[in-house]
Amino acid sequence: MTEIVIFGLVWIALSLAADLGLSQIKSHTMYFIISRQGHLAEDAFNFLAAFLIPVAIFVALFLVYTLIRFRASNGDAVRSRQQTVQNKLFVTVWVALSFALNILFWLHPTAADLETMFRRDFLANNRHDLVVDVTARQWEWIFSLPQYHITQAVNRQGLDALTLPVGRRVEFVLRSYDPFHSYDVQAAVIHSFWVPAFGIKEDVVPGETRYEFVTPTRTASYATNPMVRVQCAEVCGPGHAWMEAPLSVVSGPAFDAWVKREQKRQQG
Ligand SMILES: [Cu+2]
Repeated sequence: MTEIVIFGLVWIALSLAADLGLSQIKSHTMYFIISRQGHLAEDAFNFLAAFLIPVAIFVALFLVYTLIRFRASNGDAVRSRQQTVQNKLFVTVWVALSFALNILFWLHPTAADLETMFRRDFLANNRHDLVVDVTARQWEWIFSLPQYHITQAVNRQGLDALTLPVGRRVEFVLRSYDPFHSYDVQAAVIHSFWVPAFGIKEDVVPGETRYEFVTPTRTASYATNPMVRVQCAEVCGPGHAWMEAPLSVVSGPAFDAWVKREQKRQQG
C-alpha cells in the first residue's frame, strides 16, 4: 500500500511540474497565433497535452520506479521476492481509462473542432470575404487581390508580400504554376502554403485549386515576429528554404490606405 501512495505522490508531483513547465515554455516560445482557426488548434493541443503528459509520465515512472525499487541486491537470488503474474484490478482500470480517454479525444477536440471548422469554412460564401489568389512557383509566392485589381502585391522593397486586414474573413485560393514560364503544367511541382501564425498549412498541387479560410484576430507583422510569414513547407527544389514572404495584418483603415497605394503603384 505504501508503495502505491509513494508512487502516486511522485506521479502527481511530476505531472503537475511538467504541465506547468509546458505552459511556461509555450507561452514564451512555441506559439504566436493570430487567427481564429489557429486558436482552435492551439486549444486542442493544450487540451490533449494536459491529459497526455500525466499518461506519458505514468508509463515512464512505472518503469524507472520498478527498476530502482525492486532491483535485486546481492543475495536476493536465494530468497526472491514474491512475484505477481497478474493483477486483474490494474488491468481493468488501465483498459477502462484508456478507452474512456480515447472516446473523449475522439469527441473533443477531434469531432467537435472539425464540425466547427467545416461550419466556418463551407458556409455560403460571404460577399465581404477577402479573396486572395495565391500562386506558388519555383521559388516565389505571388499574391493577387482580384476584388481590388491588385495583380501582384509587393512591399516597399518591391518583394512579394502579403497584407491583410484584421477581423475580416480571408479566402485563399491556392494554385501551383509558373505564370512567367507557360510550360506544361506537369512540369510544375508541389508546394505547401504554410502560415505559422495562422496555424494553417495546405499543399499546393499542380492542376488543382485548393482553398484555405482564415480570420486574423489581431494586427502583427513579420518585422516583429518571424511566425507572421508565408513559408513553403514542401521541399520543391534548391530555392525551397527561401520560398517565403512577409505577412502584415493591419487595421481596416490601414488596409484601405495600403490598397490605394498598391493600386497607384501598379498604374504608375
Ligand atoms: Cu517549397
